[in-house]
Amino acid sequence: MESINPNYKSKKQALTISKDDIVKGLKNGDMLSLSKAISLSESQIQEDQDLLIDIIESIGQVQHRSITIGITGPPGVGKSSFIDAYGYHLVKKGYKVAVLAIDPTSSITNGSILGDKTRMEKLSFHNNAFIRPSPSSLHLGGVIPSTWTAIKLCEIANYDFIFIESVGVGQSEIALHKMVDIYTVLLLPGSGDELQGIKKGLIEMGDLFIVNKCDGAQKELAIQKKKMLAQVFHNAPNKIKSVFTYSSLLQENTINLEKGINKYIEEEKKSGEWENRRKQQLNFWFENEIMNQIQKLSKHHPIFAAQLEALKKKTLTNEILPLQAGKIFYLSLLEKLK
Ligand SMILES: Nc1nc2c(ncn2[C@@H]2O[C@H](COP(=O)(O)OP(=O)(O)OP(=O)(O)O)[C@@H](O)[C@H]2O)c(=O)[nH]1
Ligand SMILES: [Mg+2]
Repeated sequence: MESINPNYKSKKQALTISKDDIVKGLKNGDMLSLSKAISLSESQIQEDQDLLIDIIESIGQVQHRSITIGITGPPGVGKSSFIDAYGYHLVKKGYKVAVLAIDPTSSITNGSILGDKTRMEKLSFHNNAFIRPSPSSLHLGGVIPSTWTAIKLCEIANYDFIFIESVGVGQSEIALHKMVDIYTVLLLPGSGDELQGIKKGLIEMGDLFIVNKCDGAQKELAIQKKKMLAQVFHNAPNKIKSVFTYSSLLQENTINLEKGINKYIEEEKKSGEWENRRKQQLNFWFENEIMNQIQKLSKHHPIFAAQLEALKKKTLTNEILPLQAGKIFYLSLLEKLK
């Protein structure tokens, strides 16, 4: 197959492991194969992307369905500690747990997932847990669709629960919401003044809210915060949201929390919302991918690239407006497709 971007061709393929090995490994839940497959999904090299598609096609349709849990919240709220504590609870029960991150490079505390890995001490040493260190090129783009693909690869590798930690800013939040079954917001104990400061979007998007660090001197504050949030949600017209207190440090409330999460899943499944949301998400990523490909084609295909360049020049010298450029381009596309 001809590569859309001729520049991709000159680059060396980054991975040497054979396709059959990765296919076999993924089916058996082998972590090295999973890691390699995720690397392929993050690669900017066309051959790597093609190899990944080949692998996915060889595996065929996957029956197993993972539960995906997005974890977001302000820096230092305890996202990694929470995943460590709750994830450890799950692996001890025999579940397989994977942990991924969205855009860890932009964390204010500079907490890359490599750093996070050390904060997931219990989980990172367990055989049933897969923690994905962040690639250094994450910020080069393609982050968001590749995280979605990474989730699917964990699903292929038979992981029961997939946690995705996000730093809680802008675009990555919206993307996270489009990827997970349960969007969980972690909050700090506090007077509640900070409630004003919690982005409205987070409140709207959140399915579960956990006031973390419910221990020591902050315990009472955490309980108050939970009550306050429950009140806010009670008065809200949209779907019911659950609020919990938790301490990733003490892990006393884990069973209660697990019951709450299971109840949430059960109710969502019963109402049809669970499947509905997954369908909507598939539709979103489908459209996203198709748009990406159209964009790639129009930018790199020789027929369009020259015209785009000419139109851009005219626009930048104020000869035409972007609106006009768009129309000219669209009409010429139609013409070429005839
Ligand atoms: N007392 C107490 N401390 C906690 C709890 N959970 C986390 N911490 C502490 O809070 C600090 C930050 O925890 P992390 O788990 O790294 O927080 P994070 O939200 O992942 O941080 P970033 O990834 O850097 O945004 C660490 O020093 C933890 O030990 C908790 O439940 N109780
Ligand atoms: Mg963290």
